[in-house]
Amino acid sequence: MSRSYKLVVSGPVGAGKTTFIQSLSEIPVVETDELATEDIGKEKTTVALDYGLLTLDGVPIHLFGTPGQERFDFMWDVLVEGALGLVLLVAGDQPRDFPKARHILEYLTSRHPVPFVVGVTRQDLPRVWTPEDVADYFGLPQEQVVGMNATSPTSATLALIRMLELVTGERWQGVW
Ligand SMILES: Nc1nc2c(ncn2[C@@H]2O[C@H](COP(=O)(O)OP(=O)(O)OP(=O)(O)O)[C@@H](O)[C@H]2O)c(=O)[nH]1
Ligand SMILES: [Mg+2]
Repeated sequence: MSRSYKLVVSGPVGAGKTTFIQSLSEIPVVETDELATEDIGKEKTTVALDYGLLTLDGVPIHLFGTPGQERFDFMWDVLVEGALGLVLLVAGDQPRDFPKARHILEYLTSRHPVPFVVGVTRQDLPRVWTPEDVADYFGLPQEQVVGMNATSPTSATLALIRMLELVTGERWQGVW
């Protein structure tokens, strides 16, 4: 059977989920961003899902992004079904959203036994929590937390490769 992997990208509003998938996808991303009906500090927000696809070492990697807003949380369960792994993104310069990220993580992992990693976006900005800080916050081993600039395809791809290694236990270095 040919392999293909499904990864779910979740996290609070503005964590960089849509941006991460756009930086990685080899096809135009299917996105569902709409004008936000609440004040969430930005104009548009994902209301259903993002979908992107890339191939690493001949293996198709399907990326599904969730909405950040909790009023769309019914989509979290739908999207995580059958996933190989979960990527929880947090914006490194938005520590006030970390409790929301913890809630999403606990919600999903308590209902679906899926391996996860934490990605810390905005590492390109000057005042930002490092992956080490965020690992301490979540009480996770440092290697389970990966920093990135989600707007950069190179940084996003390197982060994805590390994340795949963590959730699959396989070596992906050198595939790209
Ligand atoms: N400088 C910088 N900007 C980022 C990074 N990641 C995301 N952004 C910006 O942050 C903003 C929000 O990113 P989105 O990708 O829309 O966030 P989201 O997690 O999809 O948000 P929702 O769909 O509303 O839950 C956008 O303006 C991105 O360009 C990063 O690593 N560095
Ligand atoms: Mg989004």
